[in-house]
Amino acid sequence: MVVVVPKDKSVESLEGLHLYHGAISNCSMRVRMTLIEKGLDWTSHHLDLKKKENISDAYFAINPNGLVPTLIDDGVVHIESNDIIDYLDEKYPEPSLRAVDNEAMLEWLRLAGSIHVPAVKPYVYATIIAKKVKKTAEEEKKYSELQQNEELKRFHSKHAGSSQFGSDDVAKAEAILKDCFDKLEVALEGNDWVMGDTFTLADISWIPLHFVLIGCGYPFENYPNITRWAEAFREKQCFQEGIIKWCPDFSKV
Ligand SMILES: N[C@@H](CCC(=O)N[C@@H](CS)C(=O)NCC(=O)O)C(=O)O
Repeated sequence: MVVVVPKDKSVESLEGLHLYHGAISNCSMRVRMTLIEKGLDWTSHHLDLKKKENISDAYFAINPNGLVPTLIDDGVVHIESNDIIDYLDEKYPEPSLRAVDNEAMLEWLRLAGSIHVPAVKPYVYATIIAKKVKKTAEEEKKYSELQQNEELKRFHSKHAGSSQFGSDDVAKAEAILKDCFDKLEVALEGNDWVMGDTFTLADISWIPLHFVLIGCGYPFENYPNITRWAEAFREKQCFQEGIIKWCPDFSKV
């Protein structure tokens, strides 16, 4: 559970579940899906990442990294999407989204979290997003004042001004993604879901990555099990309302 103490004390008096999220954000998608799958009521605070609505004093006073999602549950501020979905399943256990082998399921969540900055973010920015969220010189200045996280500063400096992600950044990202999707393909062999017959947080954690990356042109053609698994989501309400309703097609964001 990753809880932060916000500078904006007013959010500590919010009641119920409040989600600060982005339509096109894969990290937000997994939290929306979990809330929907569990049938929980939540208040939406949408931030348009293309308009850089996350880069503001007001939002950094809630989430110190200026990232989405942030979940506020009865005034307690939670960040880190994979921790948030685990927290939601602990706190609101019905219907359960947990596998019998909880540790193995959490390992999939940790893996998704661990590849975000080294692989998912560079691939998505290099292919589609960097040009959509280009900051003006004034916005760059604002961002460097607000952002204290060195890893994020380094990441965003790669597409600041006239800089662009290089082919080495993309190659590194592709190598990491290949390892992960090879592993996912094996896990789905003969199984409907990542953990076997049961739909769990592991599926919710990984489907946004497939959705966003296929929109960026990531080659999933040689992954028949992943393709079948992703197709099965089309029937699920949490996928339709947690992803499609907010972002019908990532290639067109
Ligand atoms: N580890 C965080 C990563 C959150 C993250 O990077 N969110 C992205 C959208 S998926 C974001 O807010 N990007 C805006 C930015 O980097 O300024 C999580 O899983 O919640």
